[in-house]
Amino acid sequence: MVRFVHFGDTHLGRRNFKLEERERDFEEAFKQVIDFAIRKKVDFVIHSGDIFDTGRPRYRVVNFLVSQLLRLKREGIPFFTIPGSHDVAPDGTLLSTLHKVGLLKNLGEEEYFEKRGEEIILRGESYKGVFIAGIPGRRANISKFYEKLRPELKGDFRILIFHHIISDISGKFSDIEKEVLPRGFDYYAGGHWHSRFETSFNGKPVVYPGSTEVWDVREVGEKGFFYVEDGRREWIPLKTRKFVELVVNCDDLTPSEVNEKVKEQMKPNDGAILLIRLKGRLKGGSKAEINRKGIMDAASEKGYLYANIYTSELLNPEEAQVSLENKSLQEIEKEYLEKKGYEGKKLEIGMKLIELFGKKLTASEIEVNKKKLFGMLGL
Ligand SMILES: [Mn+2]
Repeated sequence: MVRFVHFGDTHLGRRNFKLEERERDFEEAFKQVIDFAIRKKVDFVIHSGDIFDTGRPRYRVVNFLVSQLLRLKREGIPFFTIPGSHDVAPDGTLLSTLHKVGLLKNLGEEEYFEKRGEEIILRGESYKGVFIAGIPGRRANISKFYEKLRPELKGDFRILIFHHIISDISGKFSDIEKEVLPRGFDYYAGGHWHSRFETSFNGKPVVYPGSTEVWDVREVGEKGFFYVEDGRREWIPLKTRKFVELVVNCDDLTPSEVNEKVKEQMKPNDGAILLIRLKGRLKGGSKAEINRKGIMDAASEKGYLYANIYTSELLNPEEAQVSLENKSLQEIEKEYLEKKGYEGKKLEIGMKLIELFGKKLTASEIEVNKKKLFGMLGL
Protein backbone atom coordinates (compact mmCIF):
# COMPACT_ATOMS: atom_id res chain seq x y z
CA MET A 1 0.00 0.00 0.00
CA VAL A 2 1.72 3.16 -1.23
CA ARG A 3 1.03 6.45 0.48
CA PHE A 4 2.33 9.83 -0.60
CA VAL A 5 1.71 13.55 -0.51
CA HIS A 6 1.56 15.67 -3.66
CA PHE A 7 1.95 19.43 -3.40
CA GLY A 8 3.49 22.17 -5.51
CA ASP A 9 3.94 25.85 -6.32
CA THR A 10 5.06 26.72 -2.80
CA HIS A 11 6.96 29.81 -4.03
CA LEU A 12 9.14 30.15 -0.93
CA GLY A 13 10.43 33.71 -0.61
CA ARG A 14 7.32 35.24 -2.15
CA ARG A 15 5.86 38.36 -0.56
CA ASN A 16 2.69 40.23 -1.38
CA PHE A 17 2.71 43.98 -0.81
CA LYS A 18 6.35 43.64 0.35
CA LEU A 19 5.12 42.25 3.67
CA GLU A 20 7.59 40.16 5.62
CA GLU A 21 4.61 38.43 7.26
CA ARG A 22 3.63 37.13 3.84
CA GLU A 23 7.01 35.47 3.43
CA ARG A 24 6.38 33.69 6.75
CA ASP A 25 2.93 32.67 5.46
CA PHE A 26 4.45 30.86 2.48
CA GLU A 27 6.85 29.07 4.83
CA GLU A 28 4.03 28.20 7.22
CA ALA A 29 2.02 26.58 4.39
CA PHE A 30 5.07 24.54 3.33
CA LYS A 31 5.65 23.45 6.91
CA GLN A 32 2.03 22.31 7.29
CA VAL A 33 2.53 19.90 4.37
CA ILE A 34 5.75 18.51 5.85
CA ASP A 35 4.08 18.16 9.29
CA PHE A 36 1.27 16.18 7.66
CA ALA A 37 3.69 13.93 5.74
CA ILE A 38 5.62 13.13 8.91
CA ARG A 39 2.49 12.60 11.01
CA LYS A 40 1.05 10.23 8.38
CA LYS A 41 4.44 8.52 7.91
CA VAL A 42 4.00 8.63 4.11
CA ASP A 43 6.38 6.68 1.86
CA PHE A 44 7.48 9.78 -0.04
CA VAL A 45 6.63 13.36 -0.95
CA ILE A 46 6.13 14.80 -4.43
CA HIS A 47 6.50 18.47 -5.29
CA SER A 48 5.47 19.50 -8.81
CA GLY A 49 7.75 22.53 -9.18
CA ASP A 50 8.18 26.16 -8.13
CA ILE A 51 9.57 25.35 -4.71
CA PHE A 52 11.12 28.83 -4.73
CA ASP A 53 9.70 32.09 -6.03
CA THR A 54 12.96 33.01 -7.76
CA GLY A 55 15.96 31.20 -9.20
CA ARG A 56 18.20 33.00 -6.71
CA PRO A 57 16.45 32.65 -3.37
CA ARG A 58 17.89 34.50 -0.39
CA TYR A 59 19.90 32.48 2.13
CA ARG A 60 17.24 32.57 4.82
CA VAL A 61 14.76 31.07 2.34
CA VAL A 62 17.27 28.36 1.42
CA ASN A 63 17.90 27.69 5.11
CA PHE A 64 14.20 27.28 5.70
CA LEU A 65 13.85 24.76 2.88
CA VAL A 66 16.93 22.82 3.97
CA SER A 67 15.62 22.55 7.54
CA GLN A 68 12.29 21.16 6.27
CA LEU A 69 14.02 18.69 3.92
CA LEU A 70 16.20 17.56 6.84
CA ARG A 71 13.08 16.86 8.91
CA LEU A 72 11.87 14.52 6.16
CA LYS A 73 15.28 12.93 5.76
CA ARG A 74 15.44 12.12 9.47
CA GLU A 75 12.13 10.29 9.06
CA GLY A 76 13.39 8.46 5.97
CA ILE A 77 10.87 10.15 3.65
CA PRO A 78 12.33 11.04 0.24
CA PHE A 79 11.32 14.21 -1.59
CA PHE A 80 10.90 14.00 -5.39
CA THR A 81 10.61 17.14 -7.49
CA ILE A 82 11.43 18.93 -10.74
CA PRO A 83 12.43 22.58 -11.30
CA GLY A 84 9.42 24.78 -12.04
CA SER A 85 9.59 27.93 -14.11
CA HIS A 86 10.48 29.95 -10.98
CA ASP A 87 13.24 27.66 -9.68
CA VAL A 88 15.63 28.36 -12.52
CA ALA A 89 18.32 31.05 -12.84
CA PRO A 90 20.24 31.70 -16.08
CA ASP A 91 23.04 29.40 -14.95
CA GLY A 92 21.01 26.57 -13.45
CA THR A 93 18.96 25.77 -10.39
CA LEU A 94 19.70 25.38 -6.70
CA LEU A 95 17.71 22.12 -6.89
CA SER A 96 20.77 20.57 -8.61
CA THR A 97 22.86 21.38 -5.54
CA LEU A 98 20.23 20.00 -3.17
CA HIS A 99 20.06 16.89 -5.39
CA LYS A 100 23.83 16.42 -5.23
CA VAL A 101 23.92 16.59 -1.45
CA GLY A 102 21.02 14.15 -1.23
CA LEU A 103 18.37 16.40 0.32
CA LEU A 104 15.95 15.83 -2.55
CA LYS A 105 15.70 14.03 -5.89
CA ASN A 106 15.57 16.49 -8.76
CA LEU A 107 14.12 14.36 -11.55
CA GLY A 108 14.89 17.14 -14.00
CA GLU A 109 18.66 16.47 -13.78
CA GLU A 110 20.33 15.53 -17.05
CA GLU A 111 21.14 12.06 -15.74
CA TYR A 112 17.42 11.19 -16.13
CA PHE A 113 17.35 12.01 -19.87
CA GLU A 114 19.18 10.13 -22.60
CA LYS A 115 19.07 11.22 -26.24
CA ARG A 116 18.74 8.25 -28.56
CA GLY A 117 18.38 9.46 -32.14
CA GLU A 118 15.18 11.48 -32.32
CA GLU A 119 13.89 10.04 -29.07
CA ILE A 120 14.61 10.93 -25.48
CA ILE A 121 14.66 8.08 -22.99
CA LEU A 122 13.02 9.32 -19.82
CA ARG A 123 14.47 7.68 -16.75
CA GLY A 124 13.19 8.10 -13.26
CA GLU A 125 13.69 6.68 -9.82
CA SER A 126 12.26 3.46 -8.46
CA TYR A 127 11.29 3.57 -4.82
CA LYS A 128 9.36 0.91 -2.89
CA GLY A 129 8.10 -0.53 -6.19
CA VAL A 130 6.93 2.88 -7.42
CA PHE A 131 8.41 4.44 -10.55
CA ILE A 132 8.68 8.24 -10.43
CA ALA A 133 9.82 10.34 -13.40
CA GLY A 134 9.71 14.07 -14.03
CA ILE A 135 9.81 16.75 -16.69
CA PRO A 136 11.31 20.16 -15.82
CA GLY A 137 9.22 23.26 -16.40
CA ARG A 138 11.13 24.47 -19.45
CA ARG A 139 9.34 26.47 -22.12
CA ALA A 140 10.96 26.27 -25.54
CA ASN A 141 9.39 23.77 -27.97
CA ILE A 142 7.73 22.07 -25.06
CA SER A 143 5.14 20.03 -27.01
CA LYS A 144 7.85 18.60 -29.28
CA PHE A 145 9.89 17.72 -26.21
CA TYR A 146 6.96 15.79 -24.74
CA GLU A 147 6.37 13.94 -28.00
CA LYS A 148 9.98 12.71 -28.09
CA LEU A 149 9.84 11.25 -24.58
CA ARG A 150 10.01 7.49 -24.16
CA PRO A 151 9.61 6.72 -20.47
CA GLU A 152 11.44 3.71 -19.15
CA LEU A 153 8.38 2.41 -17.30
CA LYS A 154 8.96 0.06 -14.39
CA GLY A 155 7.21 -1.00 -11.20
CA ASP A 156 3.54 -1.46 -10.40
CA PHE A 157 2.65 2.19 -9.77
CA ARG A 158 4.02 4.99 -11.95
CA ILE A 159 4.04 8.71 -11.32
CA LEU A 160 4.93 11.53 -13.72
CA ILE A 161 5.75 14.94 -12.25
CA PHE A 162 5.43 17.86 -14.66
CA HIS A 163 5.10 21.64 -14.59
CA HIS A 164 2.96 22.67 -17.57
CA ILE A 165 -0.63 23.74 -18.01
CA ILE A 166 -2.79 21.44 -20.13
CA SER A 167 -5.38 22.96 -22.46
CA ASP A 168 -8.24 21.37 -20.44
CA ILE A 169 -7.55 23.98 -17.74
CA SER A 170 -7.24 27.07 -19.84
CA GLY A 171 -6.87 27.53 -23.56
CA LYS A 172 -5.38 30.95 -22.98
CA PHE A 173 -2.63 29.91 -20.57
CA SER A 174 -2.03 26.37 -21.80
CA ASP A 175 1.47 25.06 -22.54
CA ILE A 176 0.53 21.64 -23.92
CA GLU A 177 -2.36 19.50 -25.11
CA LYS A 178 -3.13 16.72 -22.65
CA GLU A 179 -2.58 14.19 -25.47
CA VAL A 180 1.19 14.86 -25.58
CA LEU A 181 1.60 13.47 -22.05
CA PRO A 182 3.49 10.16 -22.18
CA ARG A 183 1.24 7.17 -21.64
CA GLY A 184 1.66 4.41 -19.11
CA PHE A 185 1.57 6.43 -15.88
CA ASP A 186 -0.93 5.92 -13.07
CA TYR A 187 -0.72 9.42 -11.61
CA TYR A 188 0.11 12.67 -13.42
CA ALA A 189 1.30 15.20 -10.80
CA GLY A 190 0.88 18.64 -12.35
CA GLY A 191 2.27 21.99 -11.31
CA HIS A 192 2.34 25.59 -12.62
CA TRP A 193 -1.44 26.15 -12.40
CA HIS A 194 -2.12 27.85 -9.07
CA SER A 195 -5.63 26.53 -8.41
CA ARG A 196 -6.76 23.00 -7.70
CA PHE A 197 -7.65 21.12 -10.90
CA GLU A 198 -8.44 17.46 -11.50
CA THR A 199 -9.09 15.57 -14.71
CA SER A 200 -8.07 12.26 -16.28
CA PHE A 201 -6.06 10.94 -19.21
CA ASN A 202 -6.51 7.35 -20.40
CA GLY A 203 -8.50 6.75 -17.24
CA LYS A 204 -5.64 7.93 -14.99
CA PRO A 205 -5.72 11.06 -12.83
CA VAL A 206 -4.06 14.28 -14.04
CA VAL A 207 -4.12 16.55 -11.02
CA TYR A 208 -2.89 19.98 -9.97
CA PRO A 209 -2.94 20.84 -6.26
CA GLY A 210 -2.40 24.54 -7.05
CA SER A 211 -0.24 26.86 -5.01
CA THR A 212 -0.05 26.46 -1.22
CA GLU A 213 -0.51 30.18 -0.58
CA VAL A 214 -2.03 33.09 -2.49
CA TRP A 215 0.72 34.06 -4.92
CA ASP A 216 -1.31 36.89 -6.39
CA VAL A 217 -4.55 38.45 -5.10
CA ARG A 218 -6.29 37.31 -8.28
CA GLU A 219 -5.99 33.69 -7.13
CA VAL A 220 -7.61 34.03 -3.71
CA GLY A 221 -9.34 30.77 -2.78
CA GLU A 222 -8.89 27.57 -0.81
CA LYS A 223 -5.33 26.25 -0.85
CA GLY A 224 -4.25 22.69 -0.13
CA PHE A 225 -2.59 19.52 -1.39
CA PHE A 226 -3.31 15.86 -2.17
CA TYR A 227 -2.78 12.86 0.05
CA VAL A 228 -2.81 9.61 -1.92
CA GLU A 229 -3.28 6.26 -0.24
CA ASP A 230 -3.33 3.17 -2.43
CA GLY A 231 -4.43 5.21 -5.44
CA ARG A 232 -7.26 6.91 -3.50
CA ARG A 233 -6.84 10.68 -3.52
CA GLU A 234 -7.86 13.01 -0.74
CA TRP A 235 -7.79 16.83 -0.74
CA ILE A 236 -6.23 18.32 2.39
CA PRO A 237 -6.94 22.03 2.89
CA LEU A 238 -4.26 24.30 4.35
CA LYS A 239 -4.71 27.04 6.91
CA THR A 240 -3.61 30.11 5.01
CA ARG A 241 -3.87 33.88 5.40
CA LYS A 242 -7.41 35.17 4.88
CA PHE A 243 -8.21 37.82 2.28
CA VAL A 244 -11.30 39.97 2.72
CA GLU A 245 -12.75 42.01 -0.12
CA LEU A 246 -14.63 45.22 0.60
CA VAL A 247 -16.42 46.92 -2.30
CA VAL A 248 -17.51 50.47 -1.55
CA ASN A 249 -19.81 52.48 -3.79
CA CYS A 250 -18.54 56.07 -3.76
CA ASP A 251 -21.21 57.64 -5.99
CA ASP A 252 -21.80 61.30 -5.05
CA LEU A 253 -19.28 61.31 -2.23
CA THR A 254 -16.43 63.72 -1.62
CA PRO A 255 -12.98 62.23 -0.92
CA SER A 256 -13.33 62.78 2.82
CA GLU A 257 -16.80 61.16 2.79
CA VAL A 258 -15.24 58.19 1.02
CA ASN A 259 -12.87 57.81 3.96
CA GLU A 260 -15.76 57.85 6.43
CA LYS A 261 -17.82 55.34 4.45
CA VAL A 262 -14.92 52.91 4.04
CA LYS A 263 -14.18 53.04 7.79
CA GLU A 264 -17.87 52.49 8.60
CA GLN A 265 -18.09 49.39 6.41
CA MET A 266 -14.87 47.85 7.69
CA LYS A 267 -15.62 44.95 10.03
CA PRO A 268 -13.16 44.01 12.79
CA ASN A 269 -10.77 41.23 11.87
CA ASP A 270 -7.94 39.13 13.15
CA GLY A 271 -5.01 39.39 10.76
CA ALA A 272 -6.57 39.21 7.29
CA ILE A 273 -5.49 41.23 4.28
CA LEU A 274 -8.19 43.68 3.25
CA LEU A 275 -8.72 44.42 -0.44
CA ILE A 276 -10.77 47.60 -0.80
CA ARG A 277 -12.32 48.33 -4.20
CA LEU A 278 -13.70 51.82 -4.60
CA LYS A 279 -16.38 52.21 -7.27
CA GLY A 280 -18.63 54.91 -8.65
CA ARG A 281 -18.21 58.62 -9.39
CA LEU A 282 -17.07 61.22 -6.89
CA LYS A 283 -19.16 64.35 -6.28
CA GLY A 284 -16.23 66.70 -5.75
CA GLY A 285 -12.49 66.70 -5.41
CA SER A 286 -10.51 63.91 -7.04
CA LYS A 287 -9.31 60.35 -6.44
CA ALA A 288 -5.88 61.64 -5.53
CA GLU A 289 -7.39 63.42 -2.50
CA ILE A 290 -8.57 60.21 -0.87
CA ASN A 291 -6.63 59.76 2.34
CA ARG A 292 -5.13 56.33 1.77
CA LYS A 293 -3.03 56.45 4.87
CA GLY A 294 -6.14 57.20 6.96
CA ILE A 295 -7.89 54.14 5.51
CA MET A 296 -4.84 51.94 6.07
CA ASP A 297 -4.46 53.12 9.66
CA ALA A 298 -8.14 52.38 10.31
CA ALA A 299 -7.70 48.87 8.87
CA SER A 300 -4.74 48.29 11.12
CA GLU A 301 -6.76 49.42 14.15
CA LYS A 302 -9.53 46.98 13.20
CA GLY A 303 -6.99 44.15 13.24
CA TYR A 304 -6.12 43.69 9.56
CA LEU A 305 -2.54 42.87 8.65
CA TYR A 306 -2.71 45.17 5.65
CA ALA A 307 -5.17 47.01 3.42
CA ASN A 308 -4.77 47.56 -0.30
CA ILE A 309 -6.95 50.17 -1.97
CA TYR A 310 -7.97 49.84 -5.61
CA THR A 311 -9.31 52.96 -7.34
CA SER A 312 -9.25 51.88 -10.99
CA GLU A 313 -13.07 51.62 -11.00
CA LEU A 314 -13.50 55.00 -9.33
CA LEU A 315 -14.25 58.03 -11.52
CA ASN A 316 -13.47 61.69 -10.87
CA PRO A 317 -16.47 64.09 -11.16
CA GLU A 318 -15.86 65.14 -14.80
CA GLU A 319 -14.16 61.99 -16.00
CA ALA A 320 -15.63 60.32 -19.10
CA GLN A 321 -17.14 56.87 -18.69
CA VAL A 322 -14.65 54.77 -20.59
CA SER A 323 -14.63 51.55 -18.62
CA LEU A 324 -15.88 49.18 -21.36
CA GLU A 325 -13.63 50.39 -24.17
CA ASN A 326 -10.80 50.84 -21.77
CA LYS A 327 -11.06 47.28 -20.52
CA SER A 328 -11.08 45.74 -23.96
CA LEU A 329 -8.06 47.79 -24.94
CA GLN A 330 -6.19 46.46 -21.93
CA GLU A 331 -7.20 42.96 -22.84
CA ILE A 332 -5.92 43.48 -26.37
CA GLU A 333 -2.59 44.75 -25.01
CA LYS A 334 -2.34 41.80 -22.64
CA GLU A 335 -3.12 39.28 -25.36
CA TYR A 336 -0.56 40.91 -27.64
CA LEU A 337 2.17 40.65 -24.99
CA GLU A 338 1.23 37.06 -24.20
CA LYS A 339 1.46 36.16 -27.90
CA LYS A 340 4.93 37.69 -27.92
CA GLY A 341 5.84 35.26 -25.17
CA TYR A 342 5.63 37.52 -22.13
CA GLU A 343 4.38 35.86 -18.96
CA GLY A 344 4.39 36.21 -15.20
CA LYS A 345 6.41 39.14 -13.96
CA LYS A 346 7.50 40.25 -17.44
CA LEU A 347 3.87 40.48 -18.51
CA GLU A 348 3.02 42.50 -15.42
CA ILE A 349 5.86 44.94 -16.06
CA GLY A 350 4.94 45.24 -19.75
CA MET A 351 1.32 46.02 -18.86
CA LYS A 352 2.42 48.60 -16.31
CA LEU A 353 4.70 50.34 -18.80
CA ILE A 354 1.97 50.49 -21.44
CA GLU A 355 -0.35 51.91 -18.82
CA LEU A 356 2.09 54.67 -17.93
CA PHE A 357 3.19 55.69 -21.45
CA GLY A 358 1.98 59.14 -22.44
CA LYS A 359 0.10 59.65 -19.19
CA LYS A 360 0.21 62.95 -17.32
CA LEU A 361 1.07 62.04 -13.75
CA THR A 362 1.25 64.10 -10.60
CA ALA A 363 4.46 64.01 -8.57
CA SER A 364 2.93 61.64 -6.02
CA GLU A 365 1.58 59.33 -8.75
CA ILE A 366 5.06 59.19 -10.28
CA GLU A 367 6.46 58.23 -6.91
CA VAL A 368 3.85 55.49 -6.38
CA ASN A 369 4.39 54.07 -9.88
CA LYS A 370 8.14 54.22 -9.54
CA LYS A 371 7.91 52.17 -6.36
CA LYS A 372 5.56 49.69 -8.04
CA LEU A 373 7.89 49.21 -11.02
CA PHE A 374 10.95 48.88 -8.83
CA GLY A 375 9.06 46.31 -6.76
CA MET A 376 8.22 44.31 -9.90
CA LEU A 377 11.85 44.47 -11.01
CA GLY A 378 12.96 43.36 -7.57
CA LEU A 379 15.00 46.52 -6.96
MN1 LIG B 1 4.03 28.61 -9.80
